[in-house]
Amino acid sequence: MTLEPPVTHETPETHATPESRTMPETHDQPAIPDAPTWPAEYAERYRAAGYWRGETFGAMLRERALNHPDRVAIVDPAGAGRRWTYGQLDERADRLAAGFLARGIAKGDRVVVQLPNVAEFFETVFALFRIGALPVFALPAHRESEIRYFCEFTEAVAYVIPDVNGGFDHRELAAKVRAEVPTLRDVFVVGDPGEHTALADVAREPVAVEDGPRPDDLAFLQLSGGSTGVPKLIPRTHDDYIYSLWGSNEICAVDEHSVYLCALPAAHNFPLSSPGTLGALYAGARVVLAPQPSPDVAFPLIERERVTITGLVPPLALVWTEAAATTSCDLSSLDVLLVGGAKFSEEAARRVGPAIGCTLQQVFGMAEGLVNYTRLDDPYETIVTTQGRPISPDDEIRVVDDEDNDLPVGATGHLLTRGPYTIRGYWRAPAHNAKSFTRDGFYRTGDVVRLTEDGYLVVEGRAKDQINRGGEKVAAEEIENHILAHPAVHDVAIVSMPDDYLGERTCAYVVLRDGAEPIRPVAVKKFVRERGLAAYKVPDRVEFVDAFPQTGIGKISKKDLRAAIAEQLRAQTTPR
Ligand code: AMP
Ligand code: DBH
Repeated sequence: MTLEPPVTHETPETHATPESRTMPETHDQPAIPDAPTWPAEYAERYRAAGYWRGETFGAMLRERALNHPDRVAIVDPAGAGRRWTYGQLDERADRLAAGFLARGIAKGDRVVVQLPNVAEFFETVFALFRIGALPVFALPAHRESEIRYFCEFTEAVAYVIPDVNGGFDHRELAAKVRAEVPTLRDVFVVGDPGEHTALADVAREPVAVEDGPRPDDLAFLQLSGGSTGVPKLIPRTHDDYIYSLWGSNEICAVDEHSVYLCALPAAHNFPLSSPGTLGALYAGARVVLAPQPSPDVAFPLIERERVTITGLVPPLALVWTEAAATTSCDLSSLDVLLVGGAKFSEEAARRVGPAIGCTLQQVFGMAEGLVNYTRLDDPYETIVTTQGRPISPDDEIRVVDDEDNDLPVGATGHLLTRGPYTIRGYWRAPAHNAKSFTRDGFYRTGDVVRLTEDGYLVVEGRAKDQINRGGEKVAAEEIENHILAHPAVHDVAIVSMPDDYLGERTCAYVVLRDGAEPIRPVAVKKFVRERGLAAYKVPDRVEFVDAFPQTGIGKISKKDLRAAIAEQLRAQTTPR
């Protein structure tokens, strides 16, 4: 593979001097510090084609609130249940924005948002959007290691959390991180604030925001599942993300009559934008928040709220398919079930329609941009055997070999893409960008795909060093770095192993130091957990070996390790 130098003819990447990060005085250039953006000729083209509509999230919500103030926007069933109209959500966002401003949160500032599926998630992010401050979307599962990194790396000024979620007290973690990260001034808590500030106490009388964001400004930083030692941050603009929303709405038939159930964690790119909660709000539709994605929680909500569309990762889609057979809930309102985040097997895909009585829509997307959908009126075989085709006529797709040569249609190769809502670089990561993007701006997805004659993509595998645990991505190198810190460990390699439920799980192959006391697999798992990593990143299995198999040039052969663990699992489950 040829590694090309980073794009240099675009907005230069600026680096960590405080001066270079202040917003430009003039507005000739979009205020997107610290990330490469689209070259002017592309931006013009995307605007001229009507993809970039010149809207911002803040203005979008205001417009909806003016047009239909009394329509319900958000249903949060937690506690006694809340139903916020568009008018109320708009007003709450205004009041919270005023409160954030009063506390010194300014345009361009980063704020780490780690909230479960609660109405305050939307109040918070729209308040930040109004100011032009950037939410950094952490997942509820993230723990100290990830959160400290997000706060440090983005120089976050604030961090928004629930008090306790899933039995975990986020306030303690926040106190620790705040003590370690000097930029972090405020911790805002939904619920009992403890030593921090209650989010409910921040709101103030609305004020006019003097210098709000422009449509081509950055709106937020999304997370990449990644394949490197630390998670990468994805800079998305109002213009480009809003295109992915209305483009998705058209394809998924989301309009003002739709009811979208948010069953996956709200901050994840899939339920946020494909078409997700933000797509639904763009359409003036209703968003229903499920605190859990399990059928016992979600099915009664579908019945009660007459949900029309939702999105799930493959393992959950299987659970729903099975549970639908025996449920007493009325699921007849559900028109569309989107399934994506990891490969959905054809066999499972065929079961969805008959079991749940809705149309399956496969979605193959990435927080970096490109999203593919099967179309609602596609032939059934296309729906169950492909991962769809891109949203936009201007999504450029290349399938290439290891040397970046284009392959003929039907051949399996690396997927590269460029387009009106696919980033041109990660945030503050010039060295990594040189590897992850071609010189002419194509994103190297790391996915191995095949293109059908009809222009549909079939995901065949992955070249990036990542494990996809049923839609939750684990970057091998990140976990390897943590395990290497164990005093008894000489070397480690993380690989995927096949799993009936999740598709893949993680296996850590460990070589102990010469003369080290033997340790047990649980000790390795405990070590990783105690380093403050999200639970889904703790290896599912640990195998000790004396040495790793090597490739021809002496690198660890992960291919051989994957084959070894797959074989071992087969031998265990096949009765002799
Ligand atoms: P991320 O870059 O973290 O947003 O993760 C996106 C990645 O998830 C893609 O590059 C794929 O590897 C994987 N993915 C998402 N949807 C699908 C799908 N429907 N089938 C297979 N892989 C998928
Ligand atoms: O896995 C993903 O990141 C994903 C899947 C489906 C995504 O970002 C999306 C749709 O937008």
